[in-house]
Amino acid sequence: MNVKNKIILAMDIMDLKESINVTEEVSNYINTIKIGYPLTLTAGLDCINIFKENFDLQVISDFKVADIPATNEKICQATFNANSDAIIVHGFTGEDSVKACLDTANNHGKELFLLTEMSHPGAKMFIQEHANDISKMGVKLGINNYVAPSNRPERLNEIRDIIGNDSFMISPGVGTQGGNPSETLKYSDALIIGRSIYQSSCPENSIKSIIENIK
Ligand code: OMP
Repeated sequence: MNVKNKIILAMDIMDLKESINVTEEVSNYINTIKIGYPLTLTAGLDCINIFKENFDLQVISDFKVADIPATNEKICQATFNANSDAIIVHGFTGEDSVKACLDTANNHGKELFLLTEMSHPGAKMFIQEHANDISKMGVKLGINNYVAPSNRPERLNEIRDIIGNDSFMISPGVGTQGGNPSETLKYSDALIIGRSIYQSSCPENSIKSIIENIK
């Protein structure tokens, strides 16, 4: 198992310098970083290039895009123009909104991750009921990459059945939100991990101990 491909660092520290310091500590153990609103609204979209150039990492932009098609297209364009390798898009907005993102990703030669179901408790109120249909829509649209919750392995199993073994699934909710790394990797291709690493007093030790457990 190439563990370097198994952990995606969720970098939600709201300070560019600190986020660079933490990334430096763990960059030998990862090849992809996920950034989102907390960091880009603080440090600007340019931080995408900073991570790519300084650490040779792939960047997934977690903007959970969820607007009308015309606006979604603009959000994706701005993200890919800023050099992001991939973008996370919500599925609940429906086929036309998702397709606008997918077309933009394809036009830029970049990747789209479809968020099927979320990991927080409130996801049970509305989104969970529709997660299987969101996944089926992704398959119908020809989407290859999915995000699904690590802390609900039974849901990962169902979503994996729908998207098939050739699709790529990444899972947040590991550690702080209760998800177990090894259990998650029975269904998912990679773990998205944030606070368990970046809030640790020694991020390198934390990522190393997670890697030990998934070997
Ligand atoms: P930690 O809980 O700190 O490990 O971070 C999890 C990361 O995954 C954060 O960046 C969340 O915004 C993100 N996330 C979830 O926690 N749950 C989801 O359902 C989806 C995401 C996501 O799309 O990445």
